[in-house]
Amino acid sequence: MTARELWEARLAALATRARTALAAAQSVQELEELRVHLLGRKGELTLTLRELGQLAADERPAAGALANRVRAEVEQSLEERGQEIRARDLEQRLEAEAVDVTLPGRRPPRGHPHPLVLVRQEMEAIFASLGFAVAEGPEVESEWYNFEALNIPADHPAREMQDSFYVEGHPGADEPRGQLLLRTHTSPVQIRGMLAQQRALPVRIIAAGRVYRRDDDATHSPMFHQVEGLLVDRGVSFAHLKGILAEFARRLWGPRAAIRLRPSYFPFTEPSAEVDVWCVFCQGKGCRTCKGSGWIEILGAGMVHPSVLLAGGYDPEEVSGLAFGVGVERVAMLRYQIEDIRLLYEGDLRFLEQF
Ligand code: FA5
Repeated sequence: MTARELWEARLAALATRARTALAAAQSVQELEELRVHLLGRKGELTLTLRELGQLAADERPAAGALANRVRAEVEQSLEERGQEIRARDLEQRLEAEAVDVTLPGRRPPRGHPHPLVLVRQEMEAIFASLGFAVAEGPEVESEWYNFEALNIPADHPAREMQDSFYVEGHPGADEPRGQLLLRTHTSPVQIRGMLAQQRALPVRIIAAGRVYRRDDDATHSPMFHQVEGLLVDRGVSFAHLKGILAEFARRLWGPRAAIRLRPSYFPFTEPSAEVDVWCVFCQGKGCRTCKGSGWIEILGAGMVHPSVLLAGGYDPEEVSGLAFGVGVERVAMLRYQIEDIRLLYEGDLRFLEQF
């Protein structure tokens, strides 16, 4: 075998191997590796072509032509196989990512307001329609607003550590008003509301918010919500108080809802009443929830005490006021027939999804 024949045989064998390998390649990456292996600077074909120089001068043109054909063939196969693989990849991806637009959509789960928020909003809407404006006060309150200004003196049992949550620190320098505590009711907003109006009449506000006490059982929670109402004007009477509360109950529970006022005592109202609503669980017949009485207490109320009007900057000789504080949880329990207050705080979706 001459040197040329030997060289041609090697070239032919290389071409055959290249064809087989190119046909078997399955990915763009595999093809690239083959390209480097064959046509790269140190590639098999490149090296073989370089040996052309070792052949006799008269043999080189024919051998060179052959070499060029093999090289062109390899380049073309690389290109064609590349197109095939890319087309196949694209088809597979399109198939995998296909969206059936005729399938019904999946709805994302959507939350909704908590029952306590629902009743609070309902109560705010009722009082707003009766002319009350929404007011606010801080949850960390000073003893002065929470107690003193409301005519609750320093030796009153409600101020004991075992009833209230006291907080470290003191009110700012501009308010040197006793220790700080988590407000035990929304009534301090009465004082803040009156002071904010600077003796203007009427004062007609409601304030909803969290309050804190050391209580804990099926109908008492350490944190609960109240809606406070205050109306101060000339000639406000107990009849107005009763009328407003009766209207409130009818709007919440329907035209047959009845309320009952029982004489009571609050340091900041005189006279004072506790207000019960007709038990919706047993229709007034008497059951476990209303402890057999047919009535459930929902709020405290009364005519604003003269000392409280004075603390708010008003002259009790000139004006009078009515006030009430509603337990939002109690209203929610009656509105939705919930028997244990703790259900309202546990965040159990099986319970919450019913509202
Ligand atoms: C007061 O808090 C007075 N500030 C209400 C008031 C305002 C009276 C204005 C007069 C004038 P009392 O402590 O009774 O009152 O609470 C009012 C309502 O809050 C109760 O009727 C009850 O519905 C609710 N409540 C009281 N303690 C709890 C508790 N631990 N958990 C849930 N609700 C409660």
